[in-house]
Amino acid sequence: MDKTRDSKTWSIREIIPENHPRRESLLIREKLVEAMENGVLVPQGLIAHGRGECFDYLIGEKTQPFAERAIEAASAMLLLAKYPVISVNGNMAALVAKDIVKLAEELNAKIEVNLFYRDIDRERAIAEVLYEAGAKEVLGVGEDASATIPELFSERRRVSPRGIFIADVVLLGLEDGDRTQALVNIGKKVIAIDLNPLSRTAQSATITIVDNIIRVFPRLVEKIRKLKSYERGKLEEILTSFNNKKNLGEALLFISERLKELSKTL
Ligand code: PTJ
Repeated sequence: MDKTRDSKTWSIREIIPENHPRRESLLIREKLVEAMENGVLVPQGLIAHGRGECFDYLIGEKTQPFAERAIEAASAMLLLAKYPVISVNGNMAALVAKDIVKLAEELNAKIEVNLFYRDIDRERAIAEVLYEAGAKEVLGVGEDASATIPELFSERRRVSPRGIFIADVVLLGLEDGDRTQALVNIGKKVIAIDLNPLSRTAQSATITIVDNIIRVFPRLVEKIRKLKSYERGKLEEILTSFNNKKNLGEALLFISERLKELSKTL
């Protein structure tokens, strides 16, 4: 990182008062700006984050019961998977690199870079962030992304033959809807983390966790550690009792009830 940026980050921490009610949120924005300057994030990632912030407001910036339920089901699905893969884009690398590595270790899962705005410099910059966070191997960089997801025309179609191409379960966050649908179409189970319960990704994933990736990843690691001692039958029971459409409906209902309650306080 260059020195100018270093001093700006320092001054930004100073500029935002310790007791500023939005301090955490502003520091997260700063992390993303920094990631953009380091070639990890595209500017469009900042816009995507802004949309996420709006939905985070609507759910009260907390992990709500519908997200806890989806996290439990996702943990069971990941533990039952034969070949789980964590798909990483710019926003995920900028915000949760260390937790991605922890989760991959817990599951013995592969980590793969998969980008909408793909170019080799970003692939490498993201892999570097993951290696710095402790990853032993990062797939999907350069020539490694040599397989193709059929019926998908964006750069996201390019995947590793040792990763997403042969995965049975793919965990992803901040995604555009096309790939989720394309992955489901070729028989993959998709776990999506998306704050917007109305997005195409949220609607087409096998399990949708409507929550902020920043809160989801540590909870997934914790839940997986707990469920590891469960027998397969018990994990399968958790999965079969989870209904994604119903859970998404509950997220929407929660938002509408919350807004109704808030309107009474005005
Ligand atoms: O790094 P790349 O090149 O793969 O590009 C990634 C972005 C995010 C730019 C690209 O996938 C994109 O444009 O995504 P969308 O279509 O804007 O969708 C992003 C979704 O993630 C939206 O539904 C947001 O509400 C949601 N979102 C934003 N921030 C978070 C989030 N969900 C969970 N946690 C967040 N922090």
